Amino acid sequence: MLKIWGRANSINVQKVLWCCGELGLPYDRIDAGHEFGLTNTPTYRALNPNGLVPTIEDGDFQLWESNVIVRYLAQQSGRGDLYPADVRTRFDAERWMDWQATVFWPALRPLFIELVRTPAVKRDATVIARAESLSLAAAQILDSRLSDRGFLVGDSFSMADIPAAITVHRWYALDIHRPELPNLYRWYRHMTDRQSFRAVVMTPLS
Ligand SMILES: N[C@@H](CCC(=O)N[C@@H](CS)C(=O)NCC(=O)O)C(=O)O
Repeated sequence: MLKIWGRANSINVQKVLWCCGELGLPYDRIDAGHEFGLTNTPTYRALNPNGLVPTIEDGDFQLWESNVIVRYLAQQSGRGDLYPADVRTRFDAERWMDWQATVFWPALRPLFIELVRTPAVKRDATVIARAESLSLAAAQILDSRLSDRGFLVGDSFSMADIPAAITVHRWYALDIHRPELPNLYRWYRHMTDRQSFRAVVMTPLS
């Protein structure tokens, strides 16, 4: 059975768990990272030299980097909707996944660290203001993208929606000023209708 290393409250682990949920793929998850430790042990470092979560073991094959794991699982499933069969649609999906990892989450992460992980008296207003502005800019890009479509790429739910929707969930969950972004909200509500999203992602932030 697929083995997933990583705590269930990690945004990056949640991508993998949600993907497994969409595929109906059984897995064995082992708590690791943050309060669970384990990621600095030689055994774990041999699996993932970064000491980060998630890592998967699929038989004798090991993989880390959450978005790559999502791509791997989607491709292995043979589901041409989740891992778009059409090459241009697939690279469109890859693009939005890379954008989540390199633009959207780096913009939002400092806000999450400040507002969820940092006691109020120790919060840095400058960091918060900058992260609010950068993450809003990223959310606006998504809103514009979703103005004429129901999903990020193609005509149906695909792997592209997973990293972006998980990040948007955190953006909506934080106590910040948010202008209305109707296209983004409509798409997000669509994601929250998915049972596997609700089971894995809609948990308290910590
Ligand atoms: N680019 C990596 C980033 C992995 C990452 O930063 N994971 C965080 C959790 S979201 C982590 O391991 N933090 C340290 C910890 O939990 O101990 C990925 O997408 O998998």
